[in-house]
Amino acid sequence: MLTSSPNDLESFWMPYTANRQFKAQPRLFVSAKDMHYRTSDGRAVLDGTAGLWCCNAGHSRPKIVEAVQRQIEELDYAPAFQMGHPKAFELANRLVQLTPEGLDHVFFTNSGSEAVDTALKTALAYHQARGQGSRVRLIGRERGYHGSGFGGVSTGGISSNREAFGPLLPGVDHLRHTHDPNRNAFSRGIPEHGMEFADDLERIVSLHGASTIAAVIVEPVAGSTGVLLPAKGYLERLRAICDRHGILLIFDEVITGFGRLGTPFAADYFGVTPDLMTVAKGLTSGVVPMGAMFVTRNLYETFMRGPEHLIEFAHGYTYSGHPVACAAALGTLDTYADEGLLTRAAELEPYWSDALHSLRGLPHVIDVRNIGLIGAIELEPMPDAPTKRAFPAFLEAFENGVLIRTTGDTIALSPPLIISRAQIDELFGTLSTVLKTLA
Ligand code: PXG
Repeated sequence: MLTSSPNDLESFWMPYTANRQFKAQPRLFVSAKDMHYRTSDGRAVLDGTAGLWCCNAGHSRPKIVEAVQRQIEELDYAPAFQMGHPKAFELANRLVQLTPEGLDHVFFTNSGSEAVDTALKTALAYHQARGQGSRVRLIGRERGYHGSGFGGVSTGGISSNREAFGPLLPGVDHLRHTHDPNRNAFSRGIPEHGMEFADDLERIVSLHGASTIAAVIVEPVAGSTGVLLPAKGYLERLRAICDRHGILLIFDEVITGFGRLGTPFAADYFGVTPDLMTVAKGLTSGVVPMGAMFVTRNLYETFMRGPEHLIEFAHGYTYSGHPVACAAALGTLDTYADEGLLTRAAELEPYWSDALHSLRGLPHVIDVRNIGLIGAIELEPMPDAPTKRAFPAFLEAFENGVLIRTTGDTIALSPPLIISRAQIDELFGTLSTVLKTLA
């Protein structure tokens, strides 16, 4: 039986992948350790993207591996509805110690997409439970990414992810995005200009009426669309407008959660606390699928009324709080704590930012953006052929032993939080060589 070099790639319909192009020239990873993947042809590849923004602790870390192995032997599965197991409660307690003050209850899911759908449903049910059932509209943002469920696609704002799927959820509107390259190109860290983009929420409120709006969902830093930062003061202003109109604010921290910005959550980084917060990815360092939604005590208590024998929130998943996922998350939190990883990006940020911005001036580079251990290099699209410039950079970097990610014509970087300074040099050294070869 072949495991590391399958000879028929036809059956597997790959997600968000150009299947025919990939299958004509496949790229396979067969193992991983710390900062490196190993390919099926035996090459080491430096992980510049933490897998897909998820392996924040690096790969195959001992405490996570052992926790998962032990858990499978001890308790493989326990029913998630009307039954429990100790590690789900232990994990919940550990997590709410880490989350921003006030976000002290957690609902478990298996992915970011499910966390988002959970948050949107919670927002709707919350207003209904408070006698404000007219609040049914959900507001997302242009270029936002909230996963692949109908809720996330509807509130998301990446048109190529939406256009094949009909009218999506009714009653959804979108804020304008926060990208303003004319004023902010080559900013280091948080850009100066664009706080006023938050006022777009006032436009939407006057259009629909505040009493029809349940929630606003945004990524504090938009990742998937190509790393768009909020301007100074933007999130504070969004928070203030939500408060003024009784609208819930949801931060989708699937990418920003668990140390990516140098604080445990982006809410800490920006000093703005949402009413609901979604996470996934770094929760288990990508080892076992898991997501979660955090809510305030007030939100949770609103549901805890009525007859005690009744289910308060008709929502959940077979694998909510799966024992193996909980064990992975606990092992991950231990690793983060032992190695100070949730704040390490703050220490590395100046070094990272210098290395990244040294690419300014290379061919086709029209913007460079950074925050925490995130970097983006935007390339001038080829005339009439968007995405065609950046994707060859991904292929070339891979051939040269470095994993990067491209989205549209932007290169996005988000390495594991254990990266060394020498590995940062290697990453940008290779990237600089690659950029000089691009058509
Ligand atoms: N919200 C945000 C902000 C995300 O970034 C999701 C929700 C969905 O999570 P799941 O676990 O359902 O995939 C995401 C996922 C990329 C990339 O290259 C980003 C994501 C996934 C895959 C690739 O930027 N984000």
